[in-house]
Amino acid sequence: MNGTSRAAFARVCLLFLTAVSLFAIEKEPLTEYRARRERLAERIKGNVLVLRAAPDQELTEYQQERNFYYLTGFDQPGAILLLDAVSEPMQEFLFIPERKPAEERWTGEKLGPGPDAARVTGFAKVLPVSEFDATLRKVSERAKATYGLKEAESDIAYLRQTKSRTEIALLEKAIQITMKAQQAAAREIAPGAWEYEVEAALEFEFRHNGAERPAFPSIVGSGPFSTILHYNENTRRMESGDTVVVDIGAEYGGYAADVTRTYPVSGKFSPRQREIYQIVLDAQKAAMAKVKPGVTISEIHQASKSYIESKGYGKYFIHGTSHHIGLEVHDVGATTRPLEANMVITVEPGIYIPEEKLGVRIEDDVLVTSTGYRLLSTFPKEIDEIDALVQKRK
Ligand SMILES: [Mn+2]
Repeated sequence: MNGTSRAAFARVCLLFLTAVSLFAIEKEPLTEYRARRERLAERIKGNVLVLRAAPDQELTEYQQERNFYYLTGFDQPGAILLLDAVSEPMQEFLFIPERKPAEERWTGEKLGPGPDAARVTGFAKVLPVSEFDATLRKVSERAKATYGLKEAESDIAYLRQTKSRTEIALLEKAIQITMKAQQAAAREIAPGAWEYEVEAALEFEFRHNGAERPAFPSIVGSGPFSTILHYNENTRRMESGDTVVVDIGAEYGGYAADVTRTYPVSGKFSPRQREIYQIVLDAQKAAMAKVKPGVTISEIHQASKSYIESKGYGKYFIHGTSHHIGLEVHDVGATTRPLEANMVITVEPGIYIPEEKLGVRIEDDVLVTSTGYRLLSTFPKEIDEIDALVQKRK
């Protein structure tokens, strides 16, 4: 091996190591992010867009601003995306901070501007942040306006509502992990066990299976707390005779799952609990049957709502039936927009009767297809299956 090829080899190794250490979470191919920027430029033609990465905060796990991540796949602080949608074809620049070797003793290695950064990010031009002002002045000369996140947010949200094949793959992984966590939760549920023990068991599965974090605070609500929608203290000791609502979602590759099951603490639903559970389950099935392109979330809600009303429990169903999921658990975009193939939504009716300390919610994630939907969270939910899951307790 001669000197030149040795240097080239070392460079390839360094690039490989850099890529691995900088992007520990699973990402989509760089061409995906580029295609999104092109679609966005098409929507904001004639304007210039400036998007900034989330700032770094000490002692806080860094999380990139979601729109910035959606468009760049870049998960370091201090970066700026400049999209010039005046030029044809559009021009794009990523500005990132210069490396500060002294700080990297604390922060670990960061990516600096230059040709390696261009390869790792898929941007033709990765420049130092110090060149941002001058570049912006130049590209905005011919622009109608310079947009920030505020002006472009609804256009980005529109794009975010339909998922690419690779986004769906990440969502499916998040959901698979969440199903493992539901199983772990069921096995931990027992009379005398604490809600936080269930939380610990399920969140262990998240991280153990490569999820970054819970996508939202895990809800383990038993007895009276099964009727509180966003209860997440998880500090009650469960009693035989309670139902317990476990509403959880892993975040994987930035994407959020959201799956709820309701379990009997004793390992067997009482006749009254079975009655309510079956109504919620049938309401969910009625709502799911509606899911297909062209239908609105409000029409899906109407299906589960009218079913629950027909059984006399309308006033105990106090929330909506569906929301989009994606980079956020309550994902962005107009909720009035009719469904299209490759959108991913939840279907989650519930009945909450505080005077009986009885709450039941069942939530699944479905992918809208050209003809209907595909259930992504294929976790058991029939009454006997749920009983059996709790009976497999440790
Ligand atoms: Mn939900």
